[in-house]
Amino acid sequence: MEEAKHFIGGKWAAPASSESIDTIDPSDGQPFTRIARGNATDIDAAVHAARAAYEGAWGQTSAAERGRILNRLSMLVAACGEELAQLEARDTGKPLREARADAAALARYFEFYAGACDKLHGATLPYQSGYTVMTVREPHGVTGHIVPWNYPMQIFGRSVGAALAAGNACVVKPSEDACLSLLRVAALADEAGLPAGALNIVTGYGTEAGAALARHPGVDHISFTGSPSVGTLVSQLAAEHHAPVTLELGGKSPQIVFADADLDAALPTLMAAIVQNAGQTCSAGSRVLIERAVYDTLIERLAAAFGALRVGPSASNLDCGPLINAKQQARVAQFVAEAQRDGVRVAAQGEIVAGAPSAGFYQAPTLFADVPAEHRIAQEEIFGPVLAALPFEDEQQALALANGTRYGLVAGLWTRDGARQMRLARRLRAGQVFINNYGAGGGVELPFGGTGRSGYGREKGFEALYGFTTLKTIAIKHG
Ligand code: TXE
Repeated sequence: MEEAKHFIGGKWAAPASSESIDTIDPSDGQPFTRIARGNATDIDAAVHAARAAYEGAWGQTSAAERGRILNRLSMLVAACGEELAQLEARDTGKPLREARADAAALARYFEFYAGACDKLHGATLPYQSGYTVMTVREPHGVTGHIVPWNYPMQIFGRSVGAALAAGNACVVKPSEDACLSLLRVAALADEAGLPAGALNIVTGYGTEAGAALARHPGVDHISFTGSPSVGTLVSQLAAEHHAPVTLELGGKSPQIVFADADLDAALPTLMAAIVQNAGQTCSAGSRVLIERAVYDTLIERLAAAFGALRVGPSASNLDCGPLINAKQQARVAQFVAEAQRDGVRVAAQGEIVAGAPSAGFYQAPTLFADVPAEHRIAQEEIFGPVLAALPFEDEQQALALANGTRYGLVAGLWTRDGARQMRLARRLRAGQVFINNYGAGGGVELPFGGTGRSGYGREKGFEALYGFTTLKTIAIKHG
């Protein structure tokens, strides 16, 4: 595969540093191509290209025309879905069927935001007589997007899709660990007729290209998805030039299972919520809180399901692929080792298949039972296929446990009791609550984001469009 370049101002650009970074296949630990190592000079060029597009052709494109362009992009993404999925699977290690779902979601994001472009409007406001007052929603201008490696296409879709729909010009810094699919999407955007400079992609390390983007005074809004520590840094850098920030920083999301729940319906969803992408999902259901009366039964069923999980290379399309890199593998293994050392009960582990290359970044899925609420594996985001199960006695304790971490992204609630559903839904500290389901099948239309250590601001759905605009009030005095 040819060494990748940046995409700036509608053209492929070699990095100012002339340096590149190895791209590693997580399934076998081997490099298979190289990407450009971007720095502050490349970011500056991209921000200038975005500003020129915003003040030029892109800024003059009508809302309806923006919608047509995004629609064409959606169709091109769908047509190239298999190619994009193959790239994403190789780059991230996720099973091919999951990468295919990501490509389909990317097409769907562009489709959704295409339709929203010309439906974003302000209001007229009652005021003193002799005045007409209105609000208009305007784009920020140049938006910066720092994207992680776990769902490159999906996170790009939700953030860049909404930003472009609102009329912004974007500069994207994907993760150094997975960015190939996004570079291909940049070419498709060009083919769809997106004016040069409306979308720019600069690859490279976070400390170099990422920090340069966050601190660039020409960037009017930053959207960041990643770790809480880097989220703090990014918001500090953006604050130096008063750019608003949207932060999505992951979670420790609980699934609460009451004794009256339909366990047959819950089981596959509880499993999918922690197994998908080997648990490297911001909204992973990484804690399961189970009412005592069904605790032993459900642990037994979960243990059987965990024991049957098979882990192997992306192309073999098993339950889990490898983790993204050696650092993440070591991090997850350390959480598991620490819990075992502390005597937390391992109820079951999945199997890494015999043919999996030894240099790949594999981790056996692990179910821990009877986990003390204060233990690190019940408090910290592990970002691996590790599920912590805790029993609870009553609704009050369930709520205290569910709300008892610093995060607040998603919560799942399994009960047939309608009154309890609403009572708890309103008291759970989470940006999304799912009742008798989890994730609502991806939910491109559903606003997503958290509270506390999970970050702030909302992505996805129509709500995201508000975040990518600024509101202007215009007051007219008659006569
Ligand atoms: O994230 P980083 P890492 C969590 C998850 C994971 C942990 C570490 O718990 O185990 O974070 O993952 C860019 N200035 N999540 O180390 O470093 C970086 O290049 C500007 C949850 O991979 O936060 C990449 O593009 N940018 C999460 C992006 O930030 C910087 C998804 C995310 O990388 C930067 C990923 C800097 N100084 C990890 N340093 C989720 N919410 O889904 C790095 N970056």
